[in-house]
Amino acid sequence: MSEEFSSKLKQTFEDIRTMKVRGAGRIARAAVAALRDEIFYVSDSSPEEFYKRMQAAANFLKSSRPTAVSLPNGINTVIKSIQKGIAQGLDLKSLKEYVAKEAETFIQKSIEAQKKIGEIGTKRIVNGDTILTHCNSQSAISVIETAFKEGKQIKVFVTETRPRFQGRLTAAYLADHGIDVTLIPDTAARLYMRKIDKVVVGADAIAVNGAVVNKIGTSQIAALAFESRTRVMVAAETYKISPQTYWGELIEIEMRSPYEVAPKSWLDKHPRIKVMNPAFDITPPQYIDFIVTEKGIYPPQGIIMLFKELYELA
Ligand code: RI2
Repeated sequence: MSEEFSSKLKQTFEDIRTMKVRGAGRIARAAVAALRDEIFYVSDSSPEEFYKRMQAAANFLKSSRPTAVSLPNGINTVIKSIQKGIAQGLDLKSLKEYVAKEAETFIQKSIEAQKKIGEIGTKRIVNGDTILTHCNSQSAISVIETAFKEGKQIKVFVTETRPRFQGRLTAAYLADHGIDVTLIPDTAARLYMRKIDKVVVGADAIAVNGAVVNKIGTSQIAALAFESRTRVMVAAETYKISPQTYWGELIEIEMRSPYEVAPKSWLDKHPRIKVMNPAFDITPPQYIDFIVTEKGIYPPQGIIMLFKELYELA
């Protein structure tokens, strides 16, 4: 099946699957960029044939990782633009140009949304705040970096984020940009929570009831924050809201290789040990104070209103 796709598209699929490209916003942009380039790779006789080929490429890319809703949401904007162009009666050449433009618009809007989240989120960061962040979220970093650039004296605690240690990426980025950073084991979160004024994390998906799917460990941190009355901010673009949750569907949690948790050589020596390696967990809305999007700040309970507005269901 995948033989019909360009090697570039297959490489993007592989990069997302193996997490060479990772982070919910980044994988959405990478997939949309791959589809944009595929437009001029596929040779077809009619707009309908082109649609069929692009739909197959879209489904292939969607299957690279299951949880981050930004991925199908980004890909669907491309597919919808093909449907729209066909409905308008565009010839193949104009259709391809139109779809390429729409794909580029999604990419630009995604980058702008992350910047805007920084500008909005920083309003909730005050001078002297100590922030805790988990994993490596560009949107959460945007809030932290904007606050720092505005001259706020902040300190940031970053959890390692086992088993893949994406916290190191965040710690290195923030330290390289002059921010006071302390890297801690995930298991030290409770010990240090008393020093934390705000938890700032990203999201891979948001359910319409305001529950947030983010890197494994996020819900533990949010529960600890709740226990110590520390505020929890989620920074996420609106394309991370999951439409399927409106119809009662659940968000699939990606299970990754056991060898990310323990080396194969060790597990081979202990064949009776089972390993579970979920990539994400779900933080219930009651543990989240507010969600910062490019459209503004919402309490988790307000996400349903935002969703209805975005999808014109109100
Ligand atoms: P941005 C990442 O997932 C992390 O869970 C992070 O919090 C989230 O995506 C959002 O990242 P993974 O790809 O879109 O590392 O804010 O599994 O960059």
